[in-house]
Amino acid sequence: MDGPADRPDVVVVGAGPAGLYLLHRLRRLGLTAVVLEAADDLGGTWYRNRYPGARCDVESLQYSYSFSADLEREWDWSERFAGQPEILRYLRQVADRFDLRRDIRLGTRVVAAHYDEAVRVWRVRTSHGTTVSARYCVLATGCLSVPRWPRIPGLDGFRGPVHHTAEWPPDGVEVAGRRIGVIGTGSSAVQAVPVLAEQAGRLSVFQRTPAYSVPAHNRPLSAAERHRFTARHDEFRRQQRLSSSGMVTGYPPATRSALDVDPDERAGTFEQRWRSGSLMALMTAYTDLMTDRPANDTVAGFVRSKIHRTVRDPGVARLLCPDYPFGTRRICLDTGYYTAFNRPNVQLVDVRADPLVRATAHGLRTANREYRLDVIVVATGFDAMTGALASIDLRGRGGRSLRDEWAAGPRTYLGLAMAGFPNLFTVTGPGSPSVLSNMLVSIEQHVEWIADCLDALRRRGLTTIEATRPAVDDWVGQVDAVARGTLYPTVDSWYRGANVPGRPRVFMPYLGGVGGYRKMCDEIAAAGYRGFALSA
Ligand code: N01
Repeated sequence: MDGPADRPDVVVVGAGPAGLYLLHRLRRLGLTAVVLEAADDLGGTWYRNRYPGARCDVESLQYSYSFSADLEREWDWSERFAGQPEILRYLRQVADRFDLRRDIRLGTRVVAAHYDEAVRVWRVRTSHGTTVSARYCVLATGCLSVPRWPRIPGLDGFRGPVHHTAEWPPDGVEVAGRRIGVIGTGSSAVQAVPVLAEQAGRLSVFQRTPAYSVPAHNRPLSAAERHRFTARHDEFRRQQRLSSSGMVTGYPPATRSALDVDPDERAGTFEQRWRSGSLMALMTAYTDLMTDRPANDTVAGFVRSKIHRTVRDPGVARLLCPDYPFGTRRICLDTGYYTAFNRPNVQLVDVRADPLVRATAHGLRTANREYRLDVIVVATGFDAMTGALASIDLRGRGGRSLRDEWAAGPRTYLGLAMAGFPNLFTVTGPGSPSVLSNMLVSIEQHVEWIADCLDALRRRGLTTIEATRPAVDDWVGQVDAVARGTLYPTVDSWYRGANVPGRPRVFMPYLGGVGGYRKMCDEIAAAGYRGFALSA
């Protein structure tokens, strides 16, 4: 790589929803960009997560780009919650419609990005040994893009196929009539289990920590729903951007404590929201569900009662009931998860009581017995939020490495930039609402902020922007303070890096809400990029 195309204004890492939109936005500003993508196709998370049942748990009309009215007119979602194949088709259509592919290099993993201080350029090295140099580098690497494999001895010696849900083979996996073992019970497993249960000869679900899951009530989108959305499109998108989660729930903001309400009324409210098929509806029913344990117990108890009413075997139902506060680990949205355990071919294995000790040639062995299997599905999640960034040898001023900088946890300004790493940006980085919001809304906000920033620098004849250390320190403190005011940090979750051995426990997403965060980012830009050092 040596031509002019290898010296674009901006090098973007990742061709998921963030990288695609960023490329489009930069081009519209007359900036040149090259997108480097490790996978052999675009789509990011929606390309890699092809496991049976993979589906978005944010409504299609909300989990879609809003930047182009034409695109919105041209695309019709078929279901309330789109499945992975449809979302991938959508992203491919976006790439074609905006002619994005010509600047995307697929099958090109970024292994290193070093800032060359002498000439103020990022040198981005790829797995092919080539280098792309650019003044600006944007990491659109995704929050959940590095699969985490469990440390189970002997997995290599298992005779059948072993597949991680986030690395599912493009041609699928033969599951019909087979004995399948699923390790993990997070969102991926909760979606896969009901689908696998219908096809498997026998399905064994190895659960260490139960999840709270609410029913999706998925269905085809009707013409009337589409029409309603189009009719109030602008207002709807505005509400999304100013909301706390990037989603419009259709409910007014809560005004009362869960403990100030008559129990029957509260049960009625929970019931109505349980039926709405929304990730956020239950959590936002009262003001204090996520900040006060006794208040949270009311909604946790409600969901546990639903599990007991759904699952026929009381012992299995008990095992499926979480004992930690509702919502503090990512809530799942399901289609038939709990009822799957009523099927005669499905069994729940409690690996908290009887731990998984190893894989054998024929299956999985717990401390007490062996489970014979034909296929093992690994649904153990991701090295979340920092994994993809840490997988790159990132070096800023003075050759300082990001891995060292973040040894005690990620340190960013707004989840967008870091001190010591000039002209480097992250889309939905740690310290931004990211995974606690509708990702498409947060992606659009970051992409637009970054693109506007580069445009502003150009217009002012400036070439370098870098977050200052005091701004980073202050922001890290704010992210931590907001989290401490909630129940989130009271449990181990991937939000805190607790699923990766050796990782410092730091609550990574910003919990202050999408709308307020957006305002703050806009004010910082309007104030001449307060907290950043700018130079020519
Ligand atoms: O992963 P997870 P995921 N032995 O980390 C278990 C998004 N997402 O892929 O907690 C046995 O949630 C682990 O148990 P424990 C969404 O944000 C979105 O399901 O370590 N079990 C846990 O049960 C989601 O939160 C959609 O005790 C082991 C499970 O594996 C995020 O991705 C769909 C184990 C991992 O759950 C991650 O979800 C899918 C071991 N050694 C995912 N190691 C949408 O719908 C781990 N586990 C948009």
